[in-house]
Amino acid sequence: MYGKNLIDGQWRDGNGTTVTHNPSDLNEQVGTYAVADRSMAAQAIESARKAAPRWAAGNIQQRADLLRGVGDAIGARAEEIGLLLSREEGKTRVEGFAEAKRAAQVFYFFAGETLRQNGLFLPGLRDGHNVIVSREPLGVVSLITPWNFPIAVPAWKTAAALAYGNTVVLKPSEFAPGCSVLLARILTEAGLPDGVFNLVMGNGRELGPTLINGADGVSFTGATDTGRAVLQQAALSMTKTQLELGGKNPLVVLDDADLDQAVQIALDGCFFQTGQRCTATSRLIVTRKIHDAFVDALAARVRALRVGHALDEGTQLGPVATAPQLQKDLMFIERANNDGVECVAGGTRVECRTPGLYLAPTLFIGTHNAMHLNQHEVFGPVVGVTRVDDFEEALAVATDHELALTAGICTNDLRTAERFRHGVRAGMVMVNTPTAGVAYHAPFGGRKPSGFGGRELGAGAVEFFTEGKTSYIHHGVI
Ligand code: UN1
Repeated sequence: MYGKNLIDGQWRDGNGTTVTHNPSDLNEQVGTYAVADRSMAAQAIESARKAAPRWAAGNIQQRADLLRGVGDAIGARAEEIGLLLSREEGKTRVEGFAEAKRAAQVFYFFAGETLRQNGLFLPGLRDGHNVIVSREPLGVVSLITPWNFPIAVPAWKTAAALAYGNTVVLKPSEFAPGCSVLLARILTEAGLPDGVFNLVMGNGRELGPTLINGADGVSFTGATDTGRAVLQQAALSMTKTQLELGGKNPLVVLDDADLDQAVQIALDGCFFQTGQRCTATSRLIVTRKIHDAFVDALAARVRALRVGHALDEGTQLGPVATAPQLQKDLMFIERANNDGVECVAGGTRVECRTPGLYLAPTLFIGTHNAMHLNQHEVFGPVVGVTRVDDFEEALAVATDHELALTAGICTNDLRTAERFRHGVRAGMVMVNTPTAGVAYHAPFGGRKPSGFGGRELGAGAVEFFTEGKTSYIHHGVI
């Protein structure tokens, strides 16, 4: 695949190219992409600015129909998109396909939202007055997206932005831009007017300031430190900012949990998608009586996971997506080993039939919350178990972290589940279900510093992607 930037309806070469490689097989080149420079980023913003008034004023039924058509096209090409995703990012074939399907559904959802931009009507306090609160598009939005969900996150930011009448400049991760190029082609083929959606590829540090300061809003998903830099930059122009950042998501397993179910929930939350989800379970907090049985059963399941080429039949865990991420995962393992905790599964790289970035899913036991492993986001298949005495201690440990994205609990006691749901500091709570794997029709996001500036998805997206307008009407009728 050769992918170009899309600016004002023109496919544009850039200032050189970058190449991506398949993390399942580093010998395989996946894509070559034109790299945009700052002046092209500025042109993309300008093109979105020019297209904004007409798009904002456009007929909402037509806009809804267009977004539905985009959903149809993504769905029809889900196999192709999923395959590219698996080759470029390393998700298994099943995971890649599911992500592409999810992107289609997101477009259907936001096609509907186009028609549901509800306002508020208030009788005025003064005789003969009404007050109307209505919504307007924010304007030009820059969307900066990560490598770990190369189609779902660009889709859910883009669909929401367009549905609420904004124009877009998307900058995907340099590590996996291919799906965004396909998305840009699909949007163009669906008949989106020139300039309503623009794509620029390249380095965030290089393009970020232009994209952030030139836009009315910036929506970013990625690491917490980068999010801080985005926010600092946005402060210069007061650009409205939405940040979806890191997690250190706890899963509490209580003595009364269904053991088999809890093991499955932990396995999925910690390791599927190679642990590369901001919502992945990254601290297991287990009460005393169930601890040994849980750890034994989970370790056996983790050791049995089949790591391999993302496209091989039977692979359950693809490779780590990027070489820097693999280095980071290995550093976490080394630090945990140096901290003297016991590794009961994995802990090393794995050799497969092709040269790839393979890491065995890794489980440590005997950890505690203050350890390096439990303090920082790994973003890989490396997790520690902390043993606690009871629910109170579990809740305290779960909440004892500044990151607050998702938090889960496995218990059969509804009252305890409710105490956890109510008491834990997190943006999302999962009861008897994995911390990762969210629904597109529900608001998504975390509390600071895991998230900032409002929720994405579901009924949450409208808050960021629109501005409210409060109008006082003196109609004079009493
Ligand atoms: C999920 O858990 O299904 O980057 C989605 C991420 C999140 C999306 C998680 N923005 O991992």
